[in-house]
Amino acid sequence: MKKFLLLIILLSTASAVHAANISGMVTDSRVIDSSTNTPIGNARVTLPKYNYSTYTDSDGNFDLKGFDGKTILSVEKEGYRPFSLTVDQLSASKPLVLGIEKSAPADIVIESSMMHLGDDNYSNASANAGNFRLKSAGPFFSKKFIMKSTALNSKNYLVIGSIVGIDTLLARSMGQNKIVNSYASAPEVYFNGTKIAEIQLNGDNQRIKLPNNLIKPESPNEITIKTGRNLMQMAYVDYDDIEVANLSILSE
Ligand SMILES: [Ca+2]
Repeated sequence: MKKFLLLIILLSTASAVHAANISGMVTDSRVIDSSTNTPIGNARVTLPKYNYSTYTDSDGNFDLKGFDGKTILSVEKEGYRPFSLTVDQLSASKPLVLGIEKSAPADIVIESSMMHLGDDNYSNASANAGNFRLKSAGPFFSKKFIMKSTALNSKNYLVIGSIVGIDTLLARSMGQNKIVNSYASAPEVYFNGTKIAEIQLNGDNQRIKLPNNLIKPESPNEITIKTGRNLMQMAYVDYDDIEVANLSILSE
């Protein structure tokens, strides 16, 4: 009996410690200029899923609210490129130092906020399921933007700042979700109506090359991202619920 009681006490202590790690506030993180390493004050730091928003103090410091699982952290500051990072309890258990870059006149920001694509029907074992608190904007996102003719002399990329929730077979095999009995087709990326890529994995700063022959100089160009479908659900269409933040065009 004594042994049994001891076991119960040990188990409840272990879960209490675990809970404290999840809900604890992460302090002393900083935002700095990536080229000068100087602290950046009054930068807006958000966890969009949790409606959490804070500003850095004059030393660039900020505190992060506790969160579950993996989630997207965004930083916005006038004169700087939008920044996003996928964080989890492990990476946020020590202070984060986030280097952000000055924006350049040629930068094209397509979308700096976070979008949820899908149908709000998802498994709790999905990659980052606990984070889906935004209503879905539907199964696809599309946006037009102007590209200059000088882009034709450069290599051009769509940069996806952060993406979470993809449940492809590859994402599953990489341990990005815990779904046992199903998987989804990959999200597809279209540029001016032509499919240019599939996104197989979750992660930050994924680059997708824009073929120059598809660029319409000095006129509207269009990026479309369609989320995948659950390939094991035949009775109805079940779109893969994903979140995407911080889309931009990089020319170099
Ligand atoms: Ca779904």
